[in-house]
Amino acid sequence: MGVLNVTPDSFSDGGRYIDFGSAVARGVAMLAAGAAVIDVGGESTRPGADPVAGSEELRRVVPVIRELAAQGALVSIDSSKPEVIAAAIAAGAKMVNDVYALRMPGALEAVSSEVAVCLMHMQGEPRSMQKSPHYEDVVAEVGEFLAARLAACEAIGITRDRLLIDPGFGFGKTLQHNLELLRGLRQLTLQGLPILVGLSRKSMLGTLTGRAVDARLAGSLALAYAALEGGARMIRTHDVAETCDVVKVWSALRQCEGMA
Ligand code: 9MG
Repeated sequence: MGVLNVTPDSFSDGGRYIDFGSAVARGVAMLAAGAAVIDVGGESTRPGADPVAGSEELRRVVPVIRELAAQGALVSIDSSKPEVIAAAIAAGAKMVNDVYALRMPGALEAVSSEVAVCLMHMQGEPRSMQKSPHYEDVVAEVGEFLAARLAACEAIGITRDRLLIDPGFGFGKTLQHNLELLRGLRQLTLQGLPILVGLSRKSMLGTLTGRAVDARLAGSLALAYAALEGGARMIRTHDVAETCDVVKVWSALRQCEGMA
C-alpha cells in the first residue's frame, strides 16, 4: 500500500503532493513501482496534528481519488469522517483505511457493501496521543480493541471477508509498546483477519537510529521484514519499490521453507 498524503503537514511528505497534478503523478508512480493499493489521505494523523474540516478534506482527496480510480488504480481512502468516506467511495475508492476504526458517529453506516475496511487501533487522538500512552499489556489490549471493532462491523453487516486489522504503530504508543506489538504481532493473527502495518519512516525509527525522517529507509525495510515474519500481509509505505523488494525476498524464503 503506497502512501499518498494530499496534505500540507504530514510528517514525511507533507506539502509535496498537495496539488492535483503532483498527487496523481505520485499515485501513478507508486503503482508502477509495484503498489497494489494507493492510500489517499487529506488530513494528517501525525502526533500533534490539528484536525481539518471535512469540506477541506473532501476538496483535497476527491478529485485525486476519481482520477486514480479512472486510471484503474485500487484506491483506499485514509479518513475517519463519514462524509469523506462516503464521497470517496462514490468517487471510486474500494477500501477505507480508518485510524479511528469506524468509531466516529455515522462512520460504520458510511461504508457501503462493496469496499474493504482496515480497522486500526489508536489510544487517544492524534493531537495528544503521544503525551502519556499507557497499557498493562499492549498486545492483549490492542487485540481486545480490534475484536470489539470487528464485532461492531459484523453487527452492522460489514462481513469479515472485507476486513483487515492494524495495531496502529505510533498511535498512542511508546517505543517499548511498538516493539512489544511487533514482537507479538503473531498473536493478532488469531483474529483470523489479514494484518496491515504502517511502520514506514515512523518516529520509532528516529529514536532507534537517530536518523531524520528522510533517512529512515533501511530501518523501515527492516521493520517491514519483521512485520512480514510476524504475519503482516499488507505494508503501508512511502517507499514502494524498496518495500516490494523486501516482500519478494521474504516470499521466496517462505516458499523455500515450505519445500524443505
Ligand atoms: C494513515 N496512517 C498513518 N499511519 C498508519 C498506520 O500505521 N496504519 C494505517 N492503517 N494507517 C495509517
